[in-house]
Amino acid sequence: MVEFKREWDIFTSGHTACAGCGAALAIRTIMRAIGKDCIVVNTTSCSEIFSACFPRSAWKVPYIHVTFENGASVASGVSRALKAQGNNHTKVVVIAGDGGTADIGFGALSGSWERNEDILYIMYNNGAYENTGIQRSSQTPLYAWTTTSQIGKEIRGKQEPIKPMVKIAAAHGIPYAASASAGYLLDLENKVKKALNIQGSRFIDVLSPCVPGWKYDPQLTVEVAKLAVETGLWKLNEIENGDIQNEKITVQPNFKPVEDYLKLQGRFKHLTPDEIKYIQARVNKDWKR
Ligand SMILES: Cc1ncc(C[n+]2csc(CCOP(=O)(O)OP(=O)(O)O)c2C)c(N)n1
Ligand code: SF4
Repeated sequence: MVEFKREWDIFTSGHTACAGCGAALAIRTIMRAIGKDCIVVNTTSCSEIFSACFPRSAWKVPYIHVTFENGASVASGVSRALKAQGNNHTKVVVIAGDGGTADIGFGALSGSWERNEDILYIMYNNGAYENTGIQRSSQTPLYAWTTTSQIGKEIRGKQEPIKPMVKIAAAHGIPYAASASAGYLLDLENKVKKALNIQGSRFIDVLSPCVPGWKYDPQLTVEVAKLAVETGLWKLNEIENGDIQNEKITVQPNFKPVEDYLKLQGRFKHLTPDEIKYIQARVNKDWKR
């Protein structure tokens, strides 16, 4: 049992996230692993609204709120300014939602990867634009309901699968790309610590359940985040230096049926047995089972 010390908390209690927010849980763990020698760049999102509404702040480290789309650009500037001052120890960390990262901020992020900027970029992935009312993002799973992927006879929630951000990051050849989950906090902490000791661009995609967006009982956040991994729907992996062939799986799934994960969430409650079968078949194919 690891002893818990309050002074380790860099992202503190008193923020205004919903009860059971997976992003808040993940960010607290991430910041504990990073420690105080860092500058946080946080894009407009739930995390910014619940942690940094003037005059209050949940952050015990220097913090910059930036617009929705330019986390990677601002972080690039901060990182280079630190180097110009001869500071090679302060870590530059981006905390951003999936909308700000995989969609609207993607051009800036891809550019930062191509230049191998010295940044640790964390995307907490709640699978939608939650802050503005649960709109679909490229990270919304196949068939999930959102306010912009409605359920009808023809259109059955989101029609496209998730854009694979870890693979895309790895394809840029960056030193470290990984996927984590708010259900496996030790795995997340280990990945953050490993990433901190690597120079250049590092990216971690953290599955972070959202209570109103995914429509589940708030006490089930960790269970939902674990089931995503156990069913094989969410892979916990690491890819170093773009070497996709040698992808490392950090937690092996035990392949519980995907239905166990889907049935806990209202965003999937419209699914027919055939649609569930199709999702299961995709997982089986992905894992070559
Ligand atoms: C250019 C621009 N377009 C739209 C918005 C409105 N907006 C603010 S936060 C947000 C959603 C953020 O989604 P995401 O990055 O996934 O974070 P989450 O809210 O889910 O935590 C949107 C659309 C904005 N601030 N700037
Ligand atoms: S809407 Fe979702 S991501 Fe935003 S604070 Fe609530 S639980 Fe967290």
